Amino acid sequence: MAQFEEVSQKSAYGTAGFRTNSKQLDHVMFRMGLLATLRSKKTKATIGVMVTASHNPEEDNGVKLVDTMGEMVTPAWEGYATQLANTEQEGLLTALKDVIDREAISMAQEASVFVSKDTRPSSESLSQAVLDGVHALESHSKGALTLGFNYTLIFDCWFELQKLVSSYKQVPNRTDDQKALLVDGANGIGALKVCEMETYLKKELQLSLFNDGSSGKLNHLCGADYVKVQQKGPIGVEMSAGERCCSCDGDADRIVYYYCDSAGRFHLLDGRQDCHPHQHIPQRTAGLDLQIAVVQTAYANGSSTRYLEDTMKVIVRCTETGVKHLHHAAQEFDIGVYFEANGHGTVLFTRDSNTNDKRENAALLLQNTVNLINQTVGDAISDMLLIEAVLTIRGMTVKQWDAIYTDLPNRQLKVKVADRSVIGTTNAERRTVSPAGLQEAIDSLVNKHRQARSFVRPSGTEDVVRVYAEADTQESADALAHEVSLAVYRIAGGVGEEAKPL
Ligand code: G16
Repeated sequence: MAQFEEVSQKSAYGTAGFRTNSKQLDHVMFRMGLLATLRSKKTKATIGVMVTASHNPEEDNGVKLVDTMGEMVTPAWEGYATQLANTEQEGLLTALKDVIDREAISMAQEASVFVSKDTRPSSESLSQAVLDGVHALESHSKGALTLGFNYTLIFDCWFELQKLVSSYKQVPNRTDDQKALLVDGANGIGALKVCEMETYLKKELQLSLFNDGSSGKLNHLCGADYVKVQQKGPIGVEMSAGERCCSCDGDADRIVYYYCDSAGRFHLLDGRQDCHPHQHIPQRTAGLDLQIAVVQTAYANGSSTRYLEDTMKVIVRCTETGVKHLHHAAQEFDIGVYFEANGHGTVLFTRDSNTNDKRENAALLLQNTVNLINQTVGDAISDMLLIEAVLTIRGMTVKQWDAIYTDLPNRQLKVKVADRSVIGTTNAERRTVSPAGLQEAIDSLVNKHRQARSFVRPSGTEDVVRVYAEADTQESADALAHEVSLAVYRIAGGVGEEAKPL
């Protein structure tokens, strides 16, 4: 059984569970094994536990609980998770009993917990610590290697892969010169799955895989987060002008597309995922009378929001960062398209398209699209196939996709502060309410730039405060991001050196 360590630091169940340096996680893993078992007894269903730190550096790790339908657990259970993770060893039994009483759990009920892990070296022993927790409450458990939390319970199932592949095969064939796609596997589990899929799709797509994990380090100078934040291509990928390229992240639940133009300029298509399936779906739903909406976060480029509202004329909602928030908001519509600018997302169909409908053709085409999508929660592989399908059906090159609107130049920075929880936010994280004076400082900095917007929020996966800024020029966006990061540093208790201008 995993040894408990003294719980010295307060750990909180963040954007995607607990995440920190892997050396500090043994006791958290054990306790999440206990809690997952209780959740399974309560729901009388299988619960997933995913051991991953996704986009974080290889040295980090993390854990998140996956509820009965593949979604994140409710805020009440996140609260129990935080409580258990922070309880000293001697208080653990009392804390467990508290959850059992509050949730009226029958301990006689059998439990089933599936544990999955990513490819990090620490994932082996940490997933064992989860299993130790499960076995401590005497339930059955299974372990499986998985692609990401979205795939915890399904992707290792061969049928799921086949479903995606055979749905993709329904897409009309594209011309040979448009078949090539360069894929950066971030040296993670996505690379393994792309490899597997490649063999089934040889005729339809010419996939070239880079950063396949055979030599490089996970997420190091590659992967979706690196490409998005650094706004440059990953190591090891030689891009010819106009060639489609994409990167997934460490656990393959994000995908970002990009290309280089003939002048060697890098183009990131990060904000376009939500417009992309969205452009496709109205055609597919012609005459079907379905309410469609797009859910974004504050990171969505201002141009994408304007394009969706003014040109596409669709409902746009903004939520806090985190798939769990976007997913719930998207469920309120017949068709909810949700994408974060960093590459997570999917499309939810909450109302069945009725194939007996007179407009059978539209319904059938919509059904094909549904089969290509992982609705439990988005994943890089199905999102990639969806994007490829839409580009093919619409006969669009990556350049034409890029040209649907012009992004406002933007910049993201990170600031180290002593305690990032001092930053309180409101209005879907677009404004701060604490510490005093910070929002006023941001407002006055934003006013110095044109078409500018900026916000700051504490990350839920890294020990940093994130700064986002956009403006009419890249110089202006860079300057604003830097100025706002200094305001955070000075007002919110920055540590280490002040950031230098970009
Ligand atoms: C997780 C969440 C995402 C979120 C990201 C960054 O992604 O699933 O919804 O956008 O963290 O969150 P934050 O800005 O709070 O650090 P991943 O890919 O790291 O699991």
